[in-house]
Amino acid sequence: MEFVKMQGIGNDFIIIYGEKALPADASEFAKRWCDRHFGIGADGVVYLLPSAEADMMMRIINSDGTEPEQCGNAIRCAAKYLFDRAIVPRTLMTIETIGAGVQPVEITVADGMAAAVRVDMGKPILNAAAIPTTLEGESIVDQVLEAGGREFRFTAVSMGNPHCVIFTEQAEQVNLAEWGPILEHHPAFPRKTNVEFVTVRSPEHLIMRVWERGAGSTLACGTGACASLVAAVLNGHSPRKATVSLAGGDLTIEWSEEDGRVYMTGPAEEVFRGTL
Ligand code: ZDP
Repeated sequence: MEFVKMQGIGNDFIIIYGEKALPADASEFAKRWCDRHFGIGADGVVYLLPSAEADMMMRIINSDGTEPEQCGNAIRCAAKYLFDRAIVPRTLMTIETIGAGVQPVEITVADGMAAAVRVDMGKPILNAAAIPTTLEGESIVDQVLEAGGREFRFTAVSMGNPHCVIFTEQAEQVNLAEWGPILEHHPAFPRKTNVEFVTVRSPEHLIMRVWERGAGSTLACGTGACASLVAAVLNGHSPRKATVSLAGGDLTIEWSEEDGRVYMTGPAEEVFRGTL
């Protein structure tokens, strides 16, 4: 079986192309091969599958074997895979995901290869029940969450997948291994949640560290960067466009005033190919 290893600002994936549908053993496969000691090593497995609505359907399985609805860094990798191999030989293409439906993607080319990818990540979901959270209220902006004997002020945003965004002075100092799992599994989030700690360095520059649902501490999370910018706007910290710096690199995120959609721009790279 052939695979390609790709990464988007350090969020890394095993890409599998050519299956007709999601294999029955996809969950077991992800657990086994995402392992960094006994497997290939990755934050998730990405399947590129036929789509009736878009150029391609993408499904992603987290390293713990669970399937999220949506995935920002992975969709940029998927677009580069499809463009560089001329499977979809156009700089404008569409990729379908479970959480956000058909997503338009625009590729910037350098030396005939995809260098940067801009993805229409759709409209953020702010309705408390739809995120989903069990909390009362139409939306959850700057609310208090008690977890592990501490109080966090957080904003909840879904980009198709759930995010709990916490603004803090020193995002880079937060002990993710300690607080990540407690917040990920907090009962306020019935489908668990991704957790972002964000420092507003300046209105147009956010620093973000992430604990990903189902994958733990990763170098980057595209949907998390989108959720963080939306939360920064809702809390009055940022204008509608900012750079989000993650441990593995930077993304540009814009929450369009015109159409209410979030646009994410960033790089994607192929690392190696292999045979299992
Ligand atoms: O929602 C989740 O369970 C995430 N772990 C999915 C993966 C998100 C991703 N890191 C991203 O960049 O959005 C691929």
